[in-house]
Order: sequence, then C-alpha cells, then structure tokens
Amino acid sequence: MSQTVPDTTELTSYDDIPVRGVVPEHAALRAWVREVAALTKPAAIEFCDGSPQEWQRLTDLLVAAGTLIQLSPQRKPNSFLTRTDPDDTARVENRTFICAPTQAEAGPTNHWVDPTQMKQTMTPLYDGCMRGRTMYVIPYCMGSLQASHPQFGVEITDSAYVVISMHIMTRMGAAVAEAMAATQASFVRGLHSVGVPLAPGESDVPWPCNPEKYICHFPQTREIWSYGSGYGGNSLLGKKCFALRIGSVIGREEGWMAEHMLLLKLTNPQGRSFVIVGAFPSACGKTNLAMLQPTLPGWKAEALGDDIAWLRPGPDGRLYAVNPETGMFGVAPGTSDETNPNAMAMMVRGNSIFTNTALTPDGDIWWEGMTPEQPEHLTDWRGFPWTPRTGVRAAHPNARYTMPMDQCPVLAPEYDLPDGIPVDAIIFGGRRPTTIPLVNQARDWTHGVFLGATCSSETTAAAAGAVGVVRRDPMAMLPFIGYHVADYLQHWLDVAAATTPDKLPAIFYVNWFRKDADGHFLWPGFGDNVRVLDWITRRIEGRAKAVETPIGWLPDPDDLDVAGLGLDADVLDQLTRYDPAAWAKEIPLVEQWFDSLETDGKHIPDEVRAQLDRLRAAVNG
Ligand code: OXD
Ligand code: MN
Repeated sequence: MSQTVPDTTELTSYDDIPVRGVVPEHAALRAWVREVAALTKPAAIEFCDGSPQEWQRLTDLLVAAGTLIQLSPQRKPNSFLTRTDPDDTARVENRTFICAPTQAEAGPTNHWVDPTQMKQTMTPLYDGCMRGRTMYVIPYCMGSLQASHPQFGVEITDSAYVVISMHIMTRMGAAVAEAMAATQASFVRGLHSVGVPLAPGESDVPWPCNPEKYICHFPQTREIWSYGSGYGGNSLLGKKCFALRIGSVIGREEGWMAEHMLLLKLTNPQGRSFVIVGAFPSACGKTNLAMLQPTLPGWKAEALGDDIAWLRPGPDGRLYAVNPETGMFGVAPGTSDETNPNAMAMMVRGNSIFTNTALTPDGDIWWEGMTPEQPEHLTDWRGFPWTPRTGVRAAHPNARYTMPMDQCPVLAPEYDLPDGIPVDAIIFGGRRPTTIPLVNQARDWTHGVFLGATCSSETTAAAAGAVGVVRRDPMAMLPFIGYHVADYLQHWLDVAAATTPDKLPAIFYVNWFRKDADGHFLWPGFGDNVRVLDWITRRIEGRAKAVETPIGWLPDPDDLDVAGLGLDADVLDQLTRYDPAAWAKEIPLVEQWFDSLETDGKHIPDEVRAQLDRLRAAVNG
C-alpha cells in the first residue's frame, strides 16, 4: 500500500511539492529525482508502488480526465480504450537519436547528435515542462527480479497512462524499489514528458503531447530522454528504449544480446520440446507466431514472449533466452479468432488497455479484421461516428492492445525462469512478395548472421512513414541497434565464439508473405506456419530432408507437411524454389546495403562479406 506522508527528511527542498508514496532508500535515485523535479517543476511527485490500488486510482483519474474510456465490464473487465492525438500514433524513428560520444559509435543506421549538444537542446524543453502535472517515479526491472543479473530502470514521467501501461508491461513498483535499495543498484535513467505544462486553472486535453518530439538515448551514461510523445514505443521507456537500444549496448559490453524477437516453445507429437526465437520487423506477425495455434495434429505451442528476447550464453555453453517484459503491446488490426485465437482469449480476461481501436455501441472494442462482417455502427479511433459506408478505417492501422502476459491461455511454464531457457532455433523473417523462399536453413552460424544481416521487409504502419517500401532491417533491429551496425554484426559472431559451437541454435530464414503474380498470398500463414516449424524442428533432429542451394538448405517439397492445404504442386514449387534469376537481382542490392553500412572506418565482418562473395560466385557460376 502506498503511504501519503512525504519523506520530508529526504525531500526537504520540496516541502512545497506534495509527495505520495514511499521514497525508496536509494541515494542515487533520490538525488536524481530531486534534480529532475528542480528542472521540470511538477505540482506533485508520486513514487509508484505497482499495487492494484494504484491501478484503480490512476485509471479512475484517467477516466475522469477523458483519457480513458471504461469498456463494458461484462465484455472486457477492468479494461480501457484510449484515443491518442491523431499526430501521436506510432514510434517516431526520424526523431529517435542515439547520442553516443561520437557519430562513429552510433553508425549509419541511427540519427546522432552529440550528447552535450542534445542535452543543451532538451534541457530548456524540460524546464518547467511538468508544471501543473504529477511527476510519477516508476522503479522497474526488465527481466526477473531473481535473475543473476537483474536489469533495473527508473522512469520518471508526467503521464499516468505510462504508469498504468508500465504496470502491464514490466515488473515495477515497491518490490523493485526494495531490491534496488538493498544493493544501491545502478539503473537506467529514463526521463519522459509529454511536454505540455499546465498553467494554473488551465484544463488538460485527453491526450496531451507536443508537436516537437525527441526520443534520445545516451548509451554511455545509460540515460533515456523522451519528450513530446505519449505513444507506447516512445513513452514506455523499458521497451524499445531500454530493452533494445540501451540493452544492445549493455549486452555488447557484457557479452549478451538484446534482440527484437518473439519466444515460442513448441512440442511435437512425440513430446519433444523446442524453443524457437524469431526476429521479424514490426507488424510482420511476431505476436501471432508467438501465440500460434498449430493446425497439425499433436503439436503444442506455448508462448514465452512476443517482442523482445535477451540472449545470454549459459554455463553449459548454450544460449539462454528471457523475455524481459511482462505484457504484450501488440498491433490489434488483423487479430481475430482465426488469426490469433489466443490473443482474443487473453483480452476477454480483461485488465487491458486498447489504444486507437474503434468502440462498439455496447462498450467493446473492434478493429478491421476482427470479424468477417463489419459492425453497422461504431465510434472510430478519433471519436467520430462510423458506419461501413464512412469510407475510412474505424481503427488506426497501428492500433494496439496492452495485455498482461500471464493472461495468455498458452503461456509456457518456463516464462518466468529467472535466467531463461535454452534456445534451439533462431528464425529471421520479413514480408517479401518475391525471391525469398518460404523457409531456408543457414549452413552454419556465420551464414545465419549473413541471412539476418540481409533481412528485409515491406514497411508497415508500426512506424510513421511510407508503407509498402522494401527496406533492409538487419535482425529486425534497424530502429533498435544502439550502436554501429557493423559492430553489432561482429557482436553476433563474438557471442557465438563465447559459446559451445555445436550447442548453438540452428538459424533459419522464413517468408510467410510470398505472393503470386496477381498479388495473392501463396502460403496460408498463421496456424499453418507450424508446418514450417515442423520441418525446422525435424531438421534440428536430423529427420528432415533438405536440398542444398547457394542460399542455404531448402526443404524437399515432399518433406513439408502440406496435407489438407490443397496447394498445387506449382505453388509448393514456387515457395520452396531457389530462383537464380531473382537472386542475381538481389545480390547487388545486398551489396549496396552492406556498402552503405561501412562508415566511419568500420567494416562488415570479413566472414559475413565472404558469405556474399560465395553467394555471388554460386549465382553467377
Ligand atoms: C513494436 C514495434 O511496437 O516493433 O513492437 O514497433
Ligand atoms: Mn516490436
């Protein structure tokens, strides 16, 4: 339970600022809170405890403010809809900065500004930015508090929406504060403000945000400064900012990897389990795959995570994966009883936040693709009346659900293991209508790193910008690597060198999104993706046939279980064929891509370049 008595001995200089909650016994945290409060000048300070009472109080407050709409308790208990400002609906990659000491350290895939200069730019923005608002202090831990290396963060924010989202997405509150205090643990400092101070008597808008946005990372000092946006990936600083961008830098220093990956446990009809992690660019179906409902009899899939995996070599020489988050912040449109029945079951249990979905007249949510028929009347994501004839989308294409992981009906029991679970396979993927086959196994780890480095996809609505353009996305980490991409590829090789080579996961590349000349998908996807995973696991066991080609091992079409799909032989052939003509066109693009990464005197690792040379020789050969 929170206490409302201020800790006056520690916060005497803020006698005029009311303090709610228990002030953690952590000297560096107290000093930092003091410093931030002096700069941002909030009306009140709240130390968050993560309790159900806190959730209740803040959701009540947000409902009263018009930020949240309470959904029908019968349909979605303890759940809320929020509508963002129409200009604050996605991550803003063009406003995301890696403020490493030098541009060379940030590399060509990041926006870079000198850290001192960025702080000079942002400090005046933060000056007084929380006037009239409450400043919330959220101690949180990415990964288990019992982990051998717990990763602590503290987010200071002026958004109660962020606090309740962090309740779902992270381990946070009193227990974390106590654990931090026990060892005076170091922590990642995240400062977030929506950038809309309130003058005395000025009323607030439901979704305050500032047209000027900055999402800044200072990897050397383990700091995140986020300003102007309330949207998830920009404002829930434990997620992309800490667990991926800062995490990738910490991982490089400490010998582990922070990756944009789902985690899945798959058990075959013989009872053998496999752990598969998968890197796919945003909005390529990671969440659906994480909660796969297999269509092949006898298979069982259990979810461990949908977005981020931390991979660390274990004492036995294997690579162990943990999901550092406790919730799913998934793309809602397209989610249905057909595409992701487990996500649908998860949200019926309630305790969730929906962002920019449509609202039904009976207080439930709806989005495109949820039901075969469109409802006759809705309120769209901007709050306007909507009918199927309105001619606009009812839900924003990047509408999201935020749901607690432990409500997943197929949650793997190993989900909470403090130091994770050993990985059997890594899969990379993307949306490519042509060229890339349905599945392809890397010859070895280095070839797998090459495949990951060339990952590419058509862009989607998860980030602001043009949709449908092919962009390279190495390991699906393009917007999330916190340092030079060439060093990142080298780190993949270095981590492998620190493990036992024959215990490394096998690497595969998949493409569920092949299309025919008329633009129709060739592969059914979703639950039928288990047919590909079946082949992958049989490859690991040495039980599946494959054909060696210059791009890797492709399935023998006879050995892919497509029973009942009604695929004609020609389609199966297109899906599993190595097409030299298409690859002859792809190679110069990969080459150009690699060249573009070689900045600041840094080079793609020779071993990875050699893979391209080998491919070129084979294709031209
Ligand atoms: C996400 C993303 O929000 O990758 O997970 O954009
Ligand atoms: Mn993601």
